[in-house]
Amino acid sequence: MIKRYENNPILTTSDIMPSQEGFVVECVLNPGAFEFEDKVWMILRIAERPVQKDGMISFPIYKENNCIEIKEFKLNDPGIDLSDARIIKYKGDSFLSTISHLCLVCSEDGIHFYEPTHLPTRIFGSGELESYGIEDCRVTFIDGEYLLTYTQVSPNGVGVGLIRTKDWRILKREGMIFPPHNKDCCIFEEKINNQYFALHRPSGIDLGGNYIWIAGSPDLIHWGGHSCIMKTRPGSWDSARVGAGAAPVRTEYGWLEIYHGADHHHVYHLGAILLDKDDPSKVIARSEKPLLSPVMDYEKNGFFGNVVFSNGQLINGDEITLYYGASDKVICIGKLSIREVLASLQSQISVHSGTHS
Ligand code: MAN
Repeated sequence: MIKRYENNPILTTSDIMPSQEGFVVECVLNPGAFEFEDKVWMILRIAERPVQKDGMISFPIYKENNCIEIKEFKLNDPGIDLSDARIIKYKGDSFLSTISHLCLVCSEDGIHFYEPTHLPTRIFGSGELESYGIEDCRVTFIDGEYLLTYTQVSPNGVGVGLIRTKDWRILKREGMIFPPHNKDCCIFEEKINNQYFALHRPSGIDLGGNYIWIAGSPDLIHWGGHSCIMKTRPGSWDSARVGAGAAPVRTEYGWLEIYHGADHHHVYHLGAILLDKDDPSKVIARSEKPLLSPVMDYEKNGFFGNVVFSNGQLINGDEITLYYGASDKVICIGKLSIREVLASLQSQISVHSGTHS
């Protein structure tokens, strides 16, 4: 149901300059998307690490004053576990194999993107809640302001940070709005019943799981009224984790949200849910089958293979242009029709509204 752009991927690691000498860009992934100055923009996640030396593995972390420390281990050290490309486990401690920052790129046609020179383009983690970097930024435009919700990573855990900006020159860092463990947060682009709403994804440890929750706020800073709206489905493509993508789209049937779901083999797919127009904590319908699954070589093989993941989209009438990360390595475009997605959910929508089609 999602049509891939024929020249995917549209951005790869060689298109982006490392943020400093001695670093290599390993992944360009999971972009947020928005419009500004009559252009299309993406805010990319850039994952970097130092040029690797033979027999060693090294990775950076931010220290106080945002200085960078390079840690390194011998590859043949028996204490090291590198079974997941994203994580380095060493004698009970966990580190990320790369550190991520955010990078702005813009485009006249929504396909060819470049890093502009007329404003600052790089946003780095800052302070003790972001010492392992910042990731996977969603951008919401509301009340003349852009809201950036992104993943903050540090030894304290993984949480959600908020940055506000009107002009992409002055950024106001509001700090952590959802504490660990939490990620995949998007804020709705309209208030409902005079409240802001956000989807977010805490992770239960002993009880619960990786489920989508909703919260409300009067001021974007204080969030409450939490409820768990969507769980994983045993035996399905979204059996292990689910998480929201970009801000939901308002349609005549309710709020349409493209979300990611992963199974126990860490294969990531995209699907859709429809939330009630007036009470978005009610899920009206949910894709039985994925809308997009990793099939192409660039989706199956990369830094962490078999992943399609989206947190950025633009709407033009009936069409959603989805910007998505493939195999945690490159960025692609897919297009989908809102009408077609709603039609695929139609039987569940009819049941909810009590009508029979
Ligand atoms: C998981 C993956 C990684 C990410 C970390 C921290 O391990 O999603 O890509 O870097 O969490 O968010």
